[in-house]
Amino acid sequence: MKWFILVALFGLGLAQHNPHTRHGRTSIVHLFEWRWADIAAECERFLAPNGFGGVQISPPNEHIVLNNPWRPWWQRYQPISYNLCSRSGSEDELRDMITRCNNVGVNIYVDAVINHMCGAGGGEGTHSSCGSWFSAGRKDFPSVPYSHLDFNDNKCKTGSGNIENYGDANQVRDCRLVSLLDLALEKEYVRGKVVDFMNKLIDMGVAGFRVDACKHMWPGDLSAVYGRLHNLNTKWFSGGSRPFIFQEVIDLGGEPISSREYFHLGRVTEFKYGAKLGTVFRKWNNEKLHYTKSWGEGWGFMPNGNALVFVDNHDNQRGHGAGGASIVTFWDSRLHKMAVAYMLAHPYGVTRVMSSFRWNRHIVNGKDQNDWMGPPSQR
Ligand code: AAO
Repeated sequence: MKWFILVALFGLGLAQHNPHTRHGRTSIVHLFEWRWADIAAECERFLAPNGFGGVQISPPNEHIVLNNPWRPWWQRYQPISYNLCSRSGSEDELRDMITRCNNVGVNIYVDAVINHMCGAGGGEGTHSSCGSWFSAGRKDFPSVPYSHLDFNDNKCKTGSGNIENYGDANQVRDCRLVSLLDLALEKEYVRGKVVDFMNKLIDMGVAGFRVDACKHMWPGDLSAVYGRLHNLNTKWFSGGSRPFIFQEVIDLGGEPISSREYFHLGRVTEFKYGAKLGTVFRKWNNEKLHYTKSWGEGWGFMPNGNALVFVDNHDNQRGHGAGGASIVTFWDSRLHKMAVAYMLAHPYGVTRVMSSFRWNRHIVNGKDQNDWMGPPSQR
C-alpha cells in the first residue's frame, strides 16, 4: 500500500501527466477519423470559441489499405511506416492543421501506434496509404526500415504466436495482439525509430500522445522511449514543457497486468469510469445518481492525477475493446448527453469527449455486423 501511495504521489508531480491545455480549458475531444483539413476548420470555428483544450487525432502515420472489409476504420491501427500520409490527409495538411489549432489555443494529441506494424496476414505490395512497398509475410517494411530482426517472435512462447491468455503477462507483452506483428521495443534500433517518429511530431507542434496498446508493451521499454522525447515546441508552449502522455491500458480488474504499472510514466485510460457511469445512467443494478457523491477514487478508480476519463471510446462505441453492454454511446443520445455533462462537470481526471461518425448498425445475435465501417471517405 505504501508503495502504491508513493507511486501515486510521485505520478502527480511528473510533467508527462500535464495536458498543457491553455486559457484554463480542461477537456479534450477525440475527432475519430476526421480529416486534417476538417480538424483545422473545427479548431477555428467551434473548438476554440467553445473552450475545448485539445483534440486527439487518429494515427497520422502510413497505414495498410484494406479491401475486405472495404477500408475499415481499423486499418489505421496497422502501421506500414512512419511517413505522415494517412486517410486523414498529407503531411502538409497535418502540419497546417497543427499550426492553425495551436494558433487558436487548441492542443493536438497524436494517437501513437508503436506496439506493432500490420497484421501477419497483411500480404505484400503497395496497398498502403503513401504507396510504400511492404511484405507482412517477410516482416519487411523498407520505408522505416524494419526487417524480420525487429520483431518479438523469438520471445513469444505461444503455439500460435498470438496472445492466447490474458492471464499470462509475458505473452500479453511478447506475443501478437490479434496477429499484429509485434515490434521488439527492447531493441535500441526500434526505440530509435519510434522516438524519431514521435519527436518529429513534437517539433511540428503537437502537445502529446495517446499511446495505443500499452498493456502490450513493457513499462521499462516505454520509459526508455518517453525519456528521449523532446520538450514541446516553444513557439506555443513554455520552455521545458514535457509532452503529455496518456496510455491505453484496459484494466477492469481480474488480469495480472494492472494500470498501476504505468502511473509513473504518464496518465492512463480509466476504463472502469465509462462502464460504471453507464450502469448509473441506465439505472442498472439499482444504481442511483446520488450514490456518486464519492465518484472517483471512492468508486475504486485510479488516483485523480493519473486518470484520463471518457464515457465511451472509438472501440467500445462499436463493440470492440472493453467496457461491456453498459457503455452509453450516441445511439442513446439523451443518456449520452447526460453522462457527458456529468463527466465534464465532475472534477476527476482529464476528460475526453467522443466525436466520430454514424454508420449503418446491423446487429445479429448481439454482434454488429458493420462494426468495421470506416468514415465517409473514399481513401
Ligand atoms: C483487425 C481485425 C482482427 C485481425 C487484425 C490483424 O479485427 O481480426 O486479426 O486486424 O489483421 C483495432 C481493432 C481491431 C483490429 C486492429 C488492427 O479494434 O479489431 O484488428 O485495430 O486493425 C485489446 C487491447 C487494446 C485494444 C483492444 C481492441 O488490450 O489495446 O484489444 N485497443 C487498441 C485500439 C484499437 C486497436 C488496437 C489497440 C490495435 O484502441 O482500436 O484495434 O492497434 C480484454 C483485455 C483487453 C483487450 C480486450 C479485447 O478485455 O483486457 O486488453 O483489449 O479484451 O480483446 C471484459 C473484461 C475485459 C476484456 C473484455 C473483452 O469486459 O473485463 O478486460 O471483456 O473480452
